[in-house]
Amino acid sequence: MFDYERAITRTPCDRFTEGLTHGLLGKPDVKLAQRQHERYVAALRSCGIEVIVLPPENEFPDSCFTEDEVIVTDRVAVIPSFCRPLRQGEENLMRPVIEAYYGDRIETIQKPGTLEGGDICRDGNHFFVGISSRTNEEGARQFAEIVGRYGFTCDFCDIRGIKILHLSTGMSYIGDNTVICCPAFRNLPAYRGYRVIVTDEAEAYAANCVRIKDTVIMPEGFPNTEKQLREAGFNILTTPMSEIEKQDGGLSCLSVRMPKRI
Ligand code: CIR
Repeated sequence: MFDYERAITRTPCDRFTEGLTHGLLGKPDVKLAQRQHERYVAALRSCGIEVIVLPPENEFPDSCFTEDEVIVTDRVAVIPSFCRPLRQGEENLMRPVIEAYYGDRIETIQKPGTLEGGDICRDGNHFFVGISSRTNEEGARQFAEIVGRYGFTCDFCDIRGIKILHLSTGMSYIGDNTVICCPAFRNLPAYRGYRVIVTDEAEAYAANCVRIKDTVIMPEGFPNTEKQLREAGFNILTTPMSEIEKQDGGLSCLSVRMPKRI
């Protein structure tokens, strides 16, 4: 399932620091964020996939977080519904890009449903769907109904009691029946039957990573998690993410990864 064909990214814009953030890590250096984005793109390319880099979009300070703007599968793409006014409209930036690949196989989450791509994590024909401060029960229900028509199943993960942005902020499915997660997510009922690797509390940020073909790309500077993953048999590539993290973005948030055979 990690045999992706391409990824869609967007360069962080000059107004990057004006995006949504809890702000606890300080203000990012925009130039450095843009360089880190270039490194991220290079890391994806080194795994053997095509990477589309869309131009920076100053109207939307958070628009480099393309993962939130669409959910793609090998059968259908789903346009989400942002709840925070600052991000409403980003989905319209992504829609024409996606139409070029999916034509009319695009479905849309409707208000009062809200849902952001960061709350969706996929293992083959199965989705983990976060219900969070950004994705409400109605958005999750609509998503499950849509993808159910295309043969996918869903498990809802209610993370509203946990101080974390999105489901994917704290977990990733990395293949080989393995989930990596932060300590706060260790007991999610949806992990039944999976091998679960739990990061240290101090390395919770590294629970957000992406698997491309046979490599897991993870943020630089999390040695314990890197060791855990290597010992579990994964090939690892690291890339610097410090400035992206300051805007509450994880490594997966910077790309939409498109499967083959759509
Ligand atoms: C936001 O708060 O919406 C952005 N500053 C960060 C979005 C990160 N995206 C993600 O977790 N998928």
